[in-house]
Amino acid sequence: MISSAKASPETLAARRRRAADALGLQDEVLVIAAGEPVGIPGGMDQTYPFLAHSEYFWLTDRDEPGGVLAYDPKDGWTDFVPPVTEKERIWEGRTDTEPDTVPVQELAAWLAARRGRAVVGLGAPLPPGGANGAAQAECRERFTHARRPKDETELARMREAIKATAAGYRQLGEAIRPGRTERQIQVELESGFFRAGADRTCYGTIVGTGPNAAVFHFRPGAREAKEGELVLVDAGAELRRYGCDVTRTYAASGSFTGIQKDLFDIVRRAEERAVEACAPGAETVDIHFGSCRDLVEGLIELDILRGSVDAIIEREAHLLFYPHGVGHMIGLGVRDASGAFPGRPKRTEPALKNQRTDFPLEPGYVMTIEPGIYFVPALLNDPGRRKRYPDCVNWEKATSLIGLGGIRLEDNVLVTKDGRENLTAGIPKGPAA
Ligand SMILES: [Mn+2]
Repeated sequence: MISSAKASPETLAARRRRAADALGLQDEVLVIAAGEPVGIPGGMDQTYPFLAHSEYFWLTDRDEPGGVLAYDPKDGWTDFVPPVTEKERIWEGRTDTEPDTVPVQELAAWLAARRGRAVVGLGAPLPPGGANGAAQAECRERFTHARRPKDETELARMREAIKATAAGYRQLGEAIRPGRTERQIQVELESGFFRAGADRTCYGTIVGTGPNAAVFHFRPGAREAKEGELVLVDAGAELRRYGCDVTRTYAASGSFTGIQKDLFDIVRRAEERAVEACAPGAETVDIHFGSCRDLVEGLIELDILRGSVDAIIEREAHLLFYPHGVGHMIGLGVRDASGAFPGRPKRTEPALKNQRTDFPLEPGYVMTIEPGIYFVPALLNDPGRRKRYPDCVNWEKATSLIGLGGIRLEDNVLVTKDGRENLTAGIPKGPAA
């Protein structure tokens, strides 16, 4: 069964080879730390749940607090772990230390034997004196790039996580009704995830009713969905550190009314087109701007934006209604291996500030695609922005829509040799019935 299966030794060896090839170290040595548990302030011996740094996890497939993986191009990989203590055997039920590992106490001697050679540190910060930061950025860029394509073990876990996520979303048809609170909806959704095998949620579940649907990182509370309101749900299950990230927007009463339907259709069309644009060689930045164009076109048709699509995007007026990027990498955590292609300078345009990827897609990459349209009071009521765009926004109409919230649709798309597979297509997009 996948949920308990560890990555095979062959899979881990292949990942380590891929990393070593990508880094191309000559004389430098590499150390990748898992990190240490973080204590809860005032919590005595309580710590936050420990998750190893994703760079360490990818190469070891374990959440080992205090673990350090070291690499010397002259003699390969050494896997340092803290030996299991008696206290851990009693309180945590831990058993033997992993095979083929070395007590972490020996790391100092390993480093001392290589004194004078540059040390590159990846993963979590090392204890003082561990590594320098000079070559780190470049190595991290190359390492991140090397682990972008998902291997079979990773994809199997993601598909399981998506199955669990779909089970949770299936509960929403019953759960979303006028009078239900955001918390009630969250509980139904997450219970579906956990019943279907999730270890945890991939990130804090978002359930926003009415105006809360326009708050990107909203945390569900006691507010009840009202007749005629939108309900935005953004959530994903996680399994053995691999997750997904899915958004659907529903009508509390079962069907969209008035402009809600028009806005939903615009977002849906933009989302479908962005999914279709995912293919080997496609630039993530181009997919982002394609989604901007589709959304702006729709907003012009609704007489919310005015003027030409090009002029509006050039002036960045689309950021008033679509202030985030089209998507990010997903897999080992919710912001997996994003960033730029190695060596590419960082794009500085405001319109790309929240598009955190800049590379051509390759087979094995999994991207979220998640365009949306929102009516955010902090953007639409801002005097500076109103002054900057006196003519290309129908301010009266835009202002009247504050309170409607927002609409977003999000799928997770695997790039294949000939195109793409929408991994989350099985989670329906229609309004909850
Ligand atoms: Mn997302």
